[in-house]
Amino acid sequence: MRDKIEKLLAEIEQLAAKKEQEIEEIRVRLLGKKGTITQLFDEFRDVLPEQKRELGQVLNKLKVAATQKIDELKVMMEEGMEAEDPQYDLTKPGDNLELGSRHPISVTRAEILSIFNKFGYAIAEGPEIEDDWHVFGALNFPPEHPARDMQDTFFISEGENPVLLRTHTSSVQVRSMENMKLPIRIMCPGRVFRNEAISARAHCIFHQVEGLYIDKGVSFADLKQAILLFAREMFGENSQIRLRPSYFPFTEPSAEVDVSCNICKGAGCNICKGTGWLEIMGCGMVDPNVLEANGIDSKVYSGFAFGMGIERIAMLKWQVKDLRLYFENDVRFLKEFESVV
Ligand code: 2NL
Repeated sequence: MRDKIEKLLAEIEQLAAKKEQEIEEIRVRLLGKKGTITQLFDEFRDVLPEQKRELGQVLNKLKVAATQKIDELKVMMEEGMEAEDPQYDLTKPGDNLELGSRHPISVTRAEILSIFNKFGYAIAEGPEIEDDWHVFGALNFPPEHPARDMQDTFFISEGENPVLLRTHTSSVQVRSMENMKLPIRIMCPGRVFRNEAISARAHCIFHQVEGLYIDKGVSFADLKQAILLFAREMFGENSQIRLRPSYFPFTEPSAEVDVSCNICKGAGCNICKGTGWLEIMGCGMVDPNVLEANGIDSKVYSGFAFGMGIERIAMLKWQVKDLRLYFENDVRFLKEFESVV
């Protein structure tokens, strides 16, 4: 038996590159159900006990060598096929690597954050899955406010302490008020979720950047100036802003901000629907109830806050006509932004 094993081992060593079918034949001849090596394992049962240990070792060595050699032959066969292929030209240059480019939402977010960074705003981020307190409770939403309805917000669990997807990044600002020392000057970018039917103008997911500034003596004039400087950096140095009275539960007073249309320079066009103005964000003075709910003395401190949808800002900047384009990952759309750094 030992001779047979030695002979087979030597034979396996000699095996060279073969075609696929030949390799399979070799495998069946050696390791198949009736293969030579398989038969040796049958014979092994009758080997004298004193020889079992030594013979068992060489027999196993043979099986491992045969299996490895067959795998090796397969790899050689595949490589050989490539080398023989007349289309396989080793001197040909490699395929072009298609480089991706940054998504318009990322580009816009970076630009907004960079402008406010120059004004001294730090960046704060927080969880997308939240509790009622951080999304509504701490922000002066009354218990029956429609935003707390199942219709408007995605609830992960209901009951006493519901778990939900944040509807704005104000929740991050609440967390910052809990954790940071005053004064606070932060920007909170992030993905937010609302239970909306998807259309050209609405989506259940969008991206927001919110700003918050709390210090002693912060006034509405400071808010207006911060937004004017932002609008001039973002939309051009001749931009004008106008504020229209509005309402948010978490600010008082509140306003919507419009920027002068940079397409028609205020004359009226189809982008601004003939008004000369484009809505860019909401803002206001932080409601004293919100400051107090977050442990800040509203007699000593005041602050302003604002929030904008990144999709909307990017739409105005590049005249994107349909919100859904941002989420479809259609390369024809994404390629339009290749040159935008
Ligand atoms: C919008 C309007 C706004 C805020 C967000 C805010 C946050 C805190 C306190 C007070 Cl912690 N206010 N955020 C204020 C006014 C408007 O967003 O249209 N967003 C897309």
